[in-house]
Amino acid sequence: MKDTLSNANFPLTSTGATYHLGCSPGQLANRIIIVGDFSRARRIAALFDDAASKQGIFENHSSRQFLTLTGTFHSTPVSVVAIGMGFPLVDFFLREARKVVQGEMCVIRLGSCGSLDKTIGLGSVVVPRRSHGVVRNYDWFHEGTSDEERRGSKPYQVTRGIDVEPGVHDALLAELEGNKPAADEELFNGHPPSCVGGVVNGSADSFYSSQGRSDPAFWDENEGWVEEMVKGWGMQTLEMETFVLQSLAHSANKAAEAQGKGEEQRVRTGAVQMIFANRHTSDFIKPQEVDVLERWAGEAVLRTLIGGVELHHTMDDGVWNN
Ligand code: DUR
Repeated sequence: MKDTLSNANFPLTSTGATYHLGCSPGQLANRIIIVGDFSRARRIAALFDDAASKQGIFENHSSRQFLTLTGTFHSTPVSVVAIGMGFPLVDFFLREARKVVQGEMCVIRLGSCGSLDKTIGLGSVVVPRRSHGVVRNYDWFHEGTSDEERRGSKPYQVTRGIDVEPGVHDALLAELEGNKPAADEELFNGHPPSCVGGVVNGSADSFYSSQGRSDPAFWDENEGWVEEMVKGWGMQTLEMETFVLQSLAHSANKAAEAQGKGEEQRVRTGAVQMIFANRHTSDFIKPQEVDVLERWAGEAVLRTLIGGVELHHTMDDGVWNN
């Protein structure tokens, strides 16, 4: 970003672009899909109106690697943003998006996850109904912590769960159910992809330690942790973003309410998770299988954003500059 930034509390350029996301007011729609990587963002944006000609599609690749693509889907403005992975990236995204979007927002995370549930295998797409944070207890590993203190605490912690708004959950599930891909004998052992709602998710602060993956190169003390999450919290899927999105949206909504703008500034959230890893069998998904799930889920999320979730206060009639 070459422009000079002002305001150390919330750095902005002279055009109002935020420091990391790099979007100015008018460049981000009220309805947003967030994904982890560029190619997924581009494949979803290929479903936008006039995608082939790129007419009316705004694109911004920030120096901090956020890729924003804004266009319309069935004439309604939508954005897809590749934010990367993990808690801090969700925080950057939501705070900076809130800064430049006027009105209500609906933000859906579309990403991959690992499954802890034998009945939810590769080839499934799930809609969580609740998400917990799963975090490493850094103090437990601190060299100043005594063995006695370690016995009285745990190396990993699980937060209270946050429920997904039922209307968003149900709309996402209905769109997935209504457009299921057909079976293909080359993919998913010949079984058709399936979708499952009502799932309990954990969003972890690591792909490795707090998700119970063992790594002899690190002291992680996570043997049996997956089983504990299943027993203690009914955890079925693990990824790294949904909980933070929900928790921060709640904070945004509380702040808006306190300012008497609870309705106009409401942030609504949801998630769709594609099972890429089966933690029972250690199977990982094949690239051709990813394509099928991504197209199905991407379209379902876009349809939900424009039809399944109604927003009343938007910039839909505003313009953005290409
Ligand atoms: N992810 C996990 N765990 C898995 C599979 C997928 O965290 O087992 C998600 C979260 C993150 C990315 O965005 O995919 C890491 O590969």
